[in-house]
Amino acid sequence: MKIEGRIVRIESKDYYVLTREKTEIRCVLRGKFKKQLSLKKNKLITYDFAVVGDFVEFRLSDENTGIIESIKERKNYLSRKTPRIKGITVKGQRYEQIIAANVDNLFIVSSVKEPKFNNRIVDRIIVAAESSGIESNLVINKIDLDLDNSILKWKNMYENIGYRVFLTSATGMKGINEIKKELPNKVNVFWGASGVGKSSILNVLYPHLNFKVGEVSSYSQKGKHTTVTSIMKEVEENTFIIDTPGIREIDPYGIKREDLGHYFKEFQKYIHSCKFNSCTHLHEPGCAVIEAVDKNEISIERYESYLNILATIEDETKY
Ligand SMILES: Nc1nc2c(ncn2[C@@H]2O[C@H](COP(=O)(O)OP(=O)(O)O)[C@@H](O)[C@H]2O)c(=O)[nH]1
Ligand SMILES: [Mg+2]
Ligand SMILES: [Zn+2]
Repeated sequence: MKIEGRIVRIESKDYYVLTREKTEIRCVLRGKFKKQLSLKKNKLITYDFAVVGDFVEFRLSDENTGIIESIKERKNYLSRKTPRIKGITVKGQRYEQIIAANVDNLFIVSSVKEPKFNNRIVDRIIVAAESSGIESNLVINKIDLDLDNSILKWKNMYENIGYRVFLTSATGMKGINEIKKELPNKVNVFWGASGVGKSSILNVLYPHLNFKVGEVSSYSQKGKHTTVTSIMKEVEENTFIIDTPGIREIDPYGIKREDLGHYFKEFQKYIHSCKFNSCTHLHEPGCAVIEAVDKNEISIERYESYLNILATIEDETKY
């Protein structure tokens, strides 16, 4: 008998699948199945075969464990390039690491201080989400540390582009209810740099979750990859949250130079006015995006983020 469920946690080769009956069954992936999947994706080499958020079908092999037989096609997924860590990358090649599949809502979490607000990371995550058609919201946490309200500048900037921005303090219980209103009947992912307070926010939202707080690194001291992956929880009927392990860097995966501008929302109304169809808004003559930057219609910070990501794409000649 085939049972349907959803992968909520992966530990090494164990895939924990949540069934309709709300039980978690430990499963393994059928070996043959892995091969089929990697063949299908002939061009893109995928690092993960099955990921948190995937809908799967499995067969019980004994009372307590199952074998995953199929993975349903993904509606969407969030990913990045695998980090530059020895052991993960083969010959300098960087694969795609999927953070979560079948996502409805992304909360990009950052902090005012400790660590300092980093708009480059926020913009990189925005690009990863936009390129996957996933809606993003920004959460700027630790506002208790922002004594001179310096973060308002960034809040205004992102709101002007069209993103919702939540200012929160997990330790001070501020701004948390506003986030909670957005969650029902969705799969909500919380993603951002290490130490910004993702797990803390989730613990305040749902105290029974008990996520580990203060785990700065997802890698052991030897630089080996430990099996820390995303964790999905059903917090209310049909409402899910996904906590993600801390990241130190994020390079969006599989984005072409000529497409990057499309993932910067506020560039859209200018892009069609660029003189060249293939304009990358770098130094081409008649570039409407650069003109808009000069007129302060596009913020210089966002444009610099764009150039910063464009430069990393140039480095990649693998695809
Ligand atoms: N001052 C302050 N510290 C916070 C806040 N939220 C979390 N922290 C602290 O920041 C550190 C990292 O939090 P954690 O939730 O583990 O971050 P994560 O890596 O993003 O999951 C912990 O020491 C938390 O106590 C906040 O709103 N204000
Ligand atoms: Mg955490
Ligand atoms: Zn242009």
